[in-house]
Amino acid sequence: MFADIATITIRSGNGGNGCVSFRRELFVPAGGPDGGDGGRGGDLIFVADKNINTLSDYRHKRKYSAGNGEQGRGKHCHGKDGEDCILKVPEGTVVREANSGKIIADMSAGSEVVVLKGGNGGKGNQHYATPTMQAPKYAQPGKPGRELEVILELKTIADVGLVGFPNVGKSTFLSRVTNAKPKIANYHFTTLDPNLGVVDLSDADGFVIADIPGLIEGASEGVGLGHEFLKHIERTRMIIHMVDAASTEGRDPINDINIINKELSDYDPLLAKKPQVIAANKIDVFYGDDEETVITLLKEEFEPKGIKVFPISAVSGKGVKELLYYVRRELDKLGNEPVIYEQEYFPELEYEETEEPYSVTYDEKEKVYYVDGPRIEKMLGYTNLESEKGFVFFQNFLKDNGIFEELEEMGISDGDTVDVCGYVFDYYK
Ligand SMILES: Nc1nc2c(ncn2[C@@H]2O[C@H](COP(=O)(O)OP(=O)(O)OP(=O)(O)O)[C@@H](O)[C@H]2O)c(=O)[nH]1
Ligand SMILES: [Mg+2]
Repeated sequence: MFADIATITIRSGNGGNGCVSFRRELFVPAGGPDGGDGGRGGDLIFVADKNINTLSDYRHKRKYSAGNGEQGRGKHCHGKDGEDCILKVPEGTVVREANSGKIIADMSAGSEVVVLKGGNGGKGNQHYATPTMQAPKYAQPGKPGRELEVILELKTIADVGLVGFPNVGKSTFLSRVTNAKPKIANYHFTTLDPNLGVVDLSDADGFVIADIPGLIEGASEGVGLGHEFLKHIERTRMIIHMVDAASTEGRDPINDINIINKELSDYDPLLAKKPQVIAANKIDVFYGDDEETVITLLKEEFEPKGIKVFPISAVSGKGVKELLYYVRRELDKLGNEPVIYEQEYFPELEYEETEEPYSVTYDEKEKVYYVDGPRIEKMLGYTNLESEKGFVFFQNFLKDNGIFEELEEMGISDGDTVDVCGYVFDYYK
């Protein structure tokens, strides 16, 4: 098992600008406005594709942009829409916002997700003709595309995660019950990278087990090797918790299990809630009645909590079959639903927040209402306040955008001063 990761920058296309144009006709000195709209910017779309197995392409090329919309043209010509950028990723790829690590999309079988919408094209000046303004020189600019840095992460999916302290026999178990050939040795951290193995049962469906490096106290905070690999367990449906029941290294099995479970819940409370079964390993080294005593203690401690205990020997194979068939039955009960991550980061909402069209504030000391914002600046850029028409347009803009309403809510009264992006007026209703 491996985690395949790539960080890329994605961008949706800019909307094309609307066009300012007037009809030119023979013998007609000044025709009406005929500026077409700008084209829409292309979307940035992720598609899960089962023919793709790795993210390696995304580690080589790191920037992906959709096409920009073209400008509108005269004679009502609509600008061409920008081309979508479609990124094919392996099924199960999780797309996260790079700074927060929050999930934008979990690409499961056959899914297609528009992660960044292209900017809308601007409206051409043909839309701005009014009875009082027959020759509008204004066309709407296209909306910019969005840019985002995202982390793509592909976690190989296993049904069952195998966890436990180092040296308890996880890899030995994996090599016994699956086709995998992991390294086995009598020292800690023999396993450095996760291994996957497929369990073949003669009379039932097989399943996939992931053996991960041993966990120790503090793993959830990065102690040992475990932290990097805990995420691999996130998507498994069940956990086999392996413990050295015979205390070959002098530790107490109950205490071991509690320590690991605390690390799981510290890392992610959902991990600790996954169904678990205890594999009490190394029973071949018990002498006399020790086995019975230890297994009884483990059962008394964990079975009331719904965690079954199976005494096994990964070396001799004793008890292994019972454990595997129990796991198979539990998986059947859980159903075959893969664990799908919920969306936590919504690019559209993020942009709405940062693109507040205007703000209205009141300065009590100066007794001035301030109206500011990029959209208002833009409007002032194309409006001639000296002309009567321009001033009417300006007033309508403030009205249509709810700014007067907001001023009134704030308690403005006739004669008060309003500062709109540097233009100062007295307010009269
Ligand atoms: N007696 C006995 N020894 C076992 C059993 N299972 C594993 N061992 C031994 O325990 C040691 C560690 O086994 P591994 O399978 O490498 O343990 P691990 O949990 O994968 O260890 P890490 O990869 O370091 O986390 C080896 O020497 C194995 O032979 C068992 O059931 N009985
Ligand atoms: Mg191992």
